[in-house]
Amino acid sequence: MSDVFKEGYFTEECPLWPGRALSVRIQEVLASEETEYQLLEIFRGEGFGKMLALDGKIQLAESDEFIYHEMFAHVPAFTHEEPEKVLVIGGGDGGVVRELLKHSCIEQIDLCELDEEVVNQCVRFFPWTGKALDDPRVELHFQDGALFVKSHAASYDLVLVDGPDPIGPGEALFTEAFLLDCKRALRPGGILVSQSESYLLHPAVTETQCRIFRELFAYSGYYACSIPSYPGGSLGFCIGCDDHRVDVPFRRPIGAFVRRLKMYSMAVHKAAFVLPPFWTSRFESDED
Ligand code: SPD
Repeated sequence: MSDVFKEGYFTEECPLWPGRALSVRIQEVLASEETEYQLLEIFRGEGFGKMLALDGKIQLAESDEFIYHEMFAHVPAFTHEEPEKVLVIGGGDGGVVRELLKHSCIEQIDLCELDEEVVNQCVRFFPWTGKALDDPRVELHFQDGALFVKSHAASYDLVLVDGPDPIGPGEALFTEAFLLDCKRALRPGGILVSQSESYLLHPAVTETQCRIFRELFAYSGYYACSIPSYPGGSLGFCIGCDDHRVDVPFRRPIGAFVRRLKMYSMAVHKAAFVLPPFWTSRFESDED
């Protein structure tokens, strides 16, 4: 029997994908604290650089956070004609905000994060994402995103739900009632996007999310990307809009913007929506 789960490894397990685990050898523990809401751990993981885990679930790794954050932010931002006002729910590490700030048309970003300590520790240990939260276009709200969104109807061009996994408190961010409130927070032409797990590792969760987005929006889709530091190595996002397709960007990065991107391009945007038949066939009977 291999001793892969020996001491010195961070091991993520989850009831959403029972019987499996992702282990990373810890090189250095940088922080470990019980905040008011969750267990927050920051460590250096071999091959991944600095990593953040909340309640035992990996949230970001220095080596590949750009994949998650660029795809999460730029797919909706380039699908919108000219987003000005944006709401991010969760995302206290600042990674999504850092990417959104690259769009000069975006004038205001409200970030609603429940746990202020996530922001404090990310500013300290992940300045390359956390620093974005100091930008004058960003306003921080430390409160429950589900309550915040209810009181901001017809306010935003983009709403991004950068939630944890749908277990415990994170479950609320995957419900139809919450996503409907997010839709109501959109201005005409607005776009909603939500972390919707991996269609490979959590097919039931992703399918339910896709069906909710199909119910709520005239146009919707799910796009996936490979992220080695998450269990299963992949993650995806549901996106919805009432005005136009979501798999083809309205604008594209040009000039200096292109040089500030490592993951996103117009071709990657379109390709991320192309999924294999074993997945798309789940929705075939809906088309009739
Ligand atoms: N299972 C991992 C889900 C990741 C959710 N959020 C990551 C936050 C990065 N800003």
